[in-house]
Amino acid sequence: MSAPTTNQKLLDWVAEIAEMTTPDQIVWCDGSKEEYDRLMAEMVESGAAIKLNEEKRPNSYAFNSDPSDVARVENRTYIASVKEEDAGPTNNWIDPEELKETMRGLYKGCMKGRTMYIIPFSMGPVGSTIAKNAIEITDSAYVVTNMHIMTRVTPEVLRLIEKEDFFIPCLHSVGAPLEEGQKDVRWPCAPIEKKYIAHFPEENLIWSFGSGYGGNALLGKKCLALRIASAMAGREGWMAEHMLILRFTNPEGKQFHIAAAFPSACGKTNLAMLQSTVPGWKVETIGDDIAWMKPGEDGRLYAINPEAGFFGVAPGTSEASNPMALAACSKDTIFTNVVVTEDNDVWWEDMGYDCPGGGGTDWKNNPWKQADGEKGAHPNSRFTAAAANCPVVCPDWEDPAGVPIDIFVFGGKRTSVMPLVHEAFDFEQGVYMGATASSEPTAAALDLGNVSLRFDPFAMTPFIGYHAGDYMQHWFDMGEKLGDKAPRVFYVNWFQKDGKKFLWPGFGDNSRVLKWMCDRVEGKVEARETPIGLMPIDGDLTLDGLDIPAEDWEKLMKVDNEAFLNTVEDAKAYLAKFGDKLPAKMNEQLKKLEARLKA
Ligand code: OXD
Ligand code: MN
Repeated sequence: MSAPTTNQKLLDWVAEIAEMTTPDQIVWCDGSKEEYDRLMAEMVESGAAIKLNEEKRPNSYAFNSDPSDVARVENRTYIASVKEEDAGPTNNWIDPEELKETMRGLYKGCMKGRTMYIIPFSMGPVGSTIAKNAIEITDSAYVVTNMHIMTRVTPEVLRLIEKEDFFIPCLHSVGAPLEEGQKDVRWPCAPIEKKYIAHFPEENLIWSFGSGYGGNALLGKKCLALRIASAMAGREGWMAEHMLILRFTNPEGKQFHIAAAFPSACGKTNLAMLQSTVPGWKVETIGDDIAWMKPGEDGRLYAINPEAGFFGVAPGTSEASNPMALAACSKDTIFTNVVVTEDNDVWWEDMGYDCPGGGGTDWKNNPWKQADGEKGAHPNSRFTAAAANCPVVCPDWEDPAGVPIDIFVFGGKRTSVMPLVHEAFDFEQGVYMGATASSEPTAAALDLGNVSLRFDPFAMTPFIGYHAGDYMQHWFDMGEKLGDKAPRVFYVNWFQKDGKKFLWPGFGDNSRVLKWMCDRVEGKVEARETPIGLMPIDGDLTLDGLDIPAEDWEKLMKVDNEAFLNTVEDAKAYLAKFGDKLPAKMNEQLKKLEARLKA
């Protein structure tokens, strides 16, 4: 196939990679439906993919990964900045030259027996001033088809690369060359000790080896849109954040745009597609995972969703928790590691009903019966669904100009201490709130010993492509730049409990809390001052139709100074690891908060 571009930088890079990896053939991808259908047909033919029941789940496919390759591998993920201190305490670091030498050894001949696909893609609406053009080279057809859904794959990107002479190079291999005549396995990958997810921030370069799964392999997502982009954004004065973006419209038609960051397992995708229970107020989705934001000409902060699809966790997605996500994956979807039912549809745990027929084929590709009690879907099983198929996607979600952000929301999972909602006194306190966002350890993280809280600054811990202290400083700098046009900042906790019972109903009723935030932004309601921030005056946060006993509401809104001081102690202990790089403004915020709590 002759190369469909004249850009010499790109041609040279492709030639260099082809020489190193020695694929049997090279295919330049065009993102067309024909290409998608052809690759899927090949994967069905080879046994890698299962075509799902066309009547129940049109144009959809299921894959089972290798049991060793089921999630992002944070301990094999590296920020290989030139200087170690630039990677900071939240990242693994290896000297870039040393890492490249190791990885060149692994890449040598690694595409033997395979096809090398060259994917031109845009993160963000093609041509948007906030978007970035990139090329992923991969030897996985599964990756190509997922990239079709998750990003914009189109030859138009090649035209932009020719014009700008710039692209972000992303190299990926499953790391499983095939000998002459060797039959491929269903899900090729390399053993854990050979997996590397490497980022070279000074070169805007990504090298991934050995895994075919999710964020390890779909390099537009966490590697580019968060790790590399956060480093670029830090240098260039914009923001790349692990945030959903939604539009909340009031009965008068006024729109509010909210960007929200939560650590995993806090219902981020559910919030992005929430069904409002406040009469006349409507939520529409712009993104469920990543926001890229730049100050616009009017001085406000404009956000785009750099992705084009949702790579959502399947288990727990049900008509009750997220009907809009279910609708988005009712067709044109790739499922990975779910149960395939006897009639070739999909099922997962907590889907809201028992597995039809009582069983099927589990994520390990074995016959499976629900009654036996083992999980059928992997807890990190996923759907890859087009955002355009989500019934509540904003009609203008692809507007290249983005949407002006009014509100930032941070949160975590605390069964006590942290009230339902509080607002920062100002942006700087908001940065403190984001930087100290924390959750109680779950049962899966009991190995953390006596650590009482897990801090996850801005829900970005595994995704900050540079020193987390510098990243916090960048947040303060953005606040200064935006001045009084900066978004208002709120902190929420949907998860307070009394014994086993949640005090707040959550899900659609979270819209009541969002409405209070919008009313604050509009100046419709006052707030009461507490040591930790501004909180609703009773009656302003609508509880009509909810059956919340007065004592529960009191607990939801309580600020226990003593208990909060313990959280501050935990925060101090956590922040100590940033040493000199901890912004002075963080220490200032800590001191002020402590003083207010002790007053
Ligand atoms: C994701 C994650 O997959 O945050 O979105 O891990
Ligand atoms: Mn995420």
